[in-house]
Amino acid sequence: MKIPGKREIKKSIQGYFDNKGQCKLTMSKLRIKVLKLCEYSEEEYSIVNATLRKILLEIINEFEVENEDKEVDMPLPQQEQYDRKVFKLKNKLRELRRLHNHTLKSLEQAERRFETLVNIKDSGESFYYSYEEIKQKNPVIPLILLSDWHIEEKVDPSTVNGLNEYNPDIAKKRVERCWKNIIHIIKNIRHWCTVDTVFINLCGDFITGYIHEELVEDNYLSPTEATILAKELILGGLRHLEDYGDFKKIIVVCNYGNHGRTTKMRRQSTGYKNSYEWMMFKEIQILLKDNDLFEIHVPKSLVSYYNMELKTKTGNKKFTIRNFHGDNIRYGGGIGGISIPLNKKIQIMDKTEPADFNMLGHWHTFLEPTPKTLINGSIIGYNAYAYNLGLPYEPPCQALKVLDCEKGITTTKYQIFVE
Ligand SMILES: [Mn+2]
Repeated sequence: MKIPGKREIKKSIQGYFDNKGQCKLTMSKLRIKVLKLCEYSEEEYSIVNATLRKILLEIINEFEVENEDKEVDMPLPQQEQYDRKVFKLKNKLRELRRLHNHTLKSLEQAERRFETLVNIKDSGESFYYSYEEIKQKNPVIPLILLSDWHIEEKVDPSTVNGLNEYNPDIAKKRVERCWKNIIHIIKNIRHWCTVDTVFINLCGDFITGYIHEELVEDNYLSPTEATILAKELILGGLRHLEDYGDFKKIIVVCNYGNHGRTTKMRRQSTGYKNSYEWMMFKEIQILLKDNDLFEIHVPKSLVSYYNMELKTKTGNKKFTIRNFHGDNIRYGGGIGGISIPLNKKIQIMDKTEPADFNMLGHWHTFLEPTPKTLINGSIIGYNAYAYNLGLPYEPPCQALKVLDCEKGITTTKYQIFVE
């Protein structure tokens, strides 16, 4: 069976239409003419006939639309007029049905949108809050991390692309700013917390010493001179906290760093015996021994533990702080940063002596690799070592973390900027 396409049929019957779009033949005669174009068997005749009738009606309709404004003057047979009318009406009905469905859909969408808007407008109960003074302030202990001052070391601006400059005069200014900013931060914390006790970790490398050859020619002061200056800067700061901090207790835990050693190589068990810093801490401890405000601890070990007794809502809780300078962590600049070897080290240490919080310096990077570990920035700031390693620039700073006594966890951390 083969029925030609609409265009082919249209072409073959074009001649039977006059210039007004009226067909000179009746529908059945026209159909007989077109039937000749088709190939079909006897059984297929009725299908071909019906299809042809449908196509012809469409074509006639098109001819009429094209010549709509032209006058019709030739009456058509009754059946044909009726067929055409039915066809047109069916088309119109189909179109109207489509339009109707579309309108219904749009209306439904609009109703949904309207409902949403009405719901937003009628959001229910309104709330107005009046200002209220804080009735009960939370007791907290600021954990202050001070380290890596390297006060006698030189940073020549030309070696760090002008990003930093350092010498003992700048060191003195930055240290002064540090102590003063600690008071400002404490005042800020006191807005909604009570602070009676403060915990200070003097975490090493306050001096640079002579541990490398180049430091002998580059340092502004000898290790002993630097130690005396560091001691005075620390004592001055502690006096500042005593005068302006309004504390009931100042706990100071002192850990010596790798730079303060008197020997070329690191000593394991006799590290404290060969450290300018350890000696300095001992002297500070002796000088303040009659002052009840201060509680100064100078451990001999590289890693030290301080047990804080906290009164939490669920009863008394021991909170152990681990302090160490941080040079006992091996890190060669691998991917993932210091965090990976540090976390490994902490896990190992936790197996022997578990701690709730770790404070360390040495890495000159203000960082909190885990919620229970705080690494300090430095006072010396960006230097040739960091610059040559391609480490990101960081403004000189120290660190502070708030220990919430009632919750028994550390919360906010502060970067103590020093310039
Ligand atoms: Mn160090």
